[in-house]
Amino acid sequence: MSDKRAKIAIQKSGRLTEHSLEILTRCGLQYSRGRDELVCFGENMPIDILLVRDDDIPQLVSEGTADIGIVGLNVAEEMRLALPEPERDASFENLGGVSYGHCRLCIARPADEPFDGPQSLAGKRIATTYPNLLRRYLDANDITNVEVVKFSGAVEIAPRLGKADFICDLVSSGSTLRANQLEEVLNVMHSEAVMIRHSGNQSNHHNDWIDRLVQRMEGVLQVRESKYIMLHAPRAALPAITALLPGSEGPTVTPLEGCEEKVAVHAVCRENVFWENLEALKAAGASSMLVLPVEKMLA
Ligand code: PRT
Ligand code: ZN
Repeated sequence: MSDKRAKIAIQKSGRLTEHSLEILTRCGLQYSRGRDELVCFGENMPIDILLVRDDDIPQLVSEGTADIGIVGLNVAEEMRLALPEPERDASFENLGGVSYGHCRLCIARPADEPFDGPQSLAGKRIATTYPNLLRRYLDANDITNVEVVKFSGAVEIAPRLGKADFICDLVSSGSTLRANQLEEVLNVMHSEAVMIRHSGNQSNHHNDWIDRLVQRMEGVLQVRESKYIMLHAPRAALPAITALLPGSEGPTVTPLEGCEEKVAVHAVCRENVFWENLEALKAAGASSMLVLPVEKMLA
């Protein structure tokens, strides 16, 4: 593998893998999978995809082995907090969420564990795979004397094993908690997959390719939410109708042949357009409404 090629690290096999490969494909990256299944070689851009455990992604990006990575904010922040304070900000830059992998890090209790607000945790044992995120939360809320019990997986069985009084774990649907007779009591943080970028100041000849890829990703994410809307509007209702277009800056207004009192309105809405939006537009006088998906967008 040549050093001249930029590298992006994503999860090899797990919840984020399919979406991460899909977003790269939508950025126009064509790739073939290497024989060892650890690297995908970019065929039309000098960018390769490293397929790794999600826990390794922050480290690979902070040391510069990968230029960018896609990983859960929970994993990225846990690793960052494990560093000595002066090194934290220099480790990597968080370029923001990529709209998948949503979950929350929660504290949950067994039914027989009394709970009456955050101070009920004082003096208790909490099992988690995210000791640094939990510690930060406890410190920020002045909850003292907590024993954080580090688990490397299956945290939800800790109370039954007698190893902890509470657990702190990721939750999406909540069915794992319910199956283990646990009840969510506090929300420690929201998480989603984020794009992180190496923040070392090395003169990096593949930075241009990474800049392009990041810009395309932003375009892909914007397009997901965006819609193109076309409608007819009475001239008199134009200000009211424009105000109802979700996330649109200045629509294009054109005359309608043979119809003095109405105009055609076209606009890119940077937020999804729901039935409720269309109903409100109709009530304001709009008619012949069409909502189309947006294929590509470059600001
Ligand atoms: O092998 P590797 O180390 O790469 O994968 P992994 O097993 O560590 O990670 P993986 O694939 O399970 O999750 C990757 C990322 O997805 C996490 O770091 C989170 O950012 C995000 N994510 C989103 C989740 C969940 N939702 C989630 N529900 N990660 C884990 N869970 C767990 C949850 O803790 C519970 O045990 O999935 C189970 C089902 O959750 P419920 O609430 O729907 O029952
Ligand atoms: Zn992992």
